[in-house]
Amino acid sequence: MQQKQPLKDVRDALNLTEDHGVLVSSEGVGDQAIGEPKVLITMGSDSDLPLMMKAVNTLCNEFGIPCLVQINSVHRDLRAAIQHIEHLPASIQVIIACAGGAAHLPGNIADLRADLPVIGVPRDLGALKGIDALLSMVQMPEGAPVAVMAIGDAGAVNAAIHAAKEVAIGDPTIRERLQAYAEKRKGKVKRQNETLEQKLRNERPS
Ligand code: RP5
Repeated sequence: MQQKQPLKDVRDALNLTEDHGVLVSSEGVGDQAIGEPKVLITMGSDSDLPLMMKAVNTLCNEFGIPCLVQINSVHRDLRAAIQHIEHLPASIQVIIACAGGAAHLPGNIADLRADLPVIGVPRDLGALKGIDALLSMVQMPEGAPVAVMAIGDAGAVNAAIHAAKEVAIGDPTIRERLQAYAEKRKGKVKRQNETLEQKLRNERPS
């Protein structure tokens, strides 16, 4: 079994600094995390974190893919965001970016990183309930694509699955875990059919 290493050793081995964000893996957070981060999960504010935990947990728990998590606001500190995104660890293969409102983060990252796929998650927030974020992300001009997911929870989980599919292109183990995940979903339909007769009886007037 893989031994847990103290944070400093992990960071030294991977050349990670605090500027790269917080490492998260299925083993834990920061000094408990193990492995090379393959995905950056970034968001405009820590108020996006409850939504993005759905992506973090799906990546770590379902697929065993370590990720870096970092706040980057292109409205509050554009210079720091550019610095972070331009200096990601070389192991990062895909970026998930979440924002609400006038959501420019994923599109800006798509321009900064011509070499990495960017997945956008619109947050359901404020008067327009995420429609503003969705349209901001999806209406990118030609040349800087953002793969935009659904607004809210489903979008966060799907972003993680989509990111896992990108990582799986070069990693057969992740491909197998994607298959296992799909099988689990099929099991849900089977279980629903098994209880359907009883539910129909309950719904019918007596
Ligand atoms: C966006 O503004 C963030 O991504 C967040 O979704 C939204 C609100 O941020 P807070 O005011 O909660 O920090 O840039």
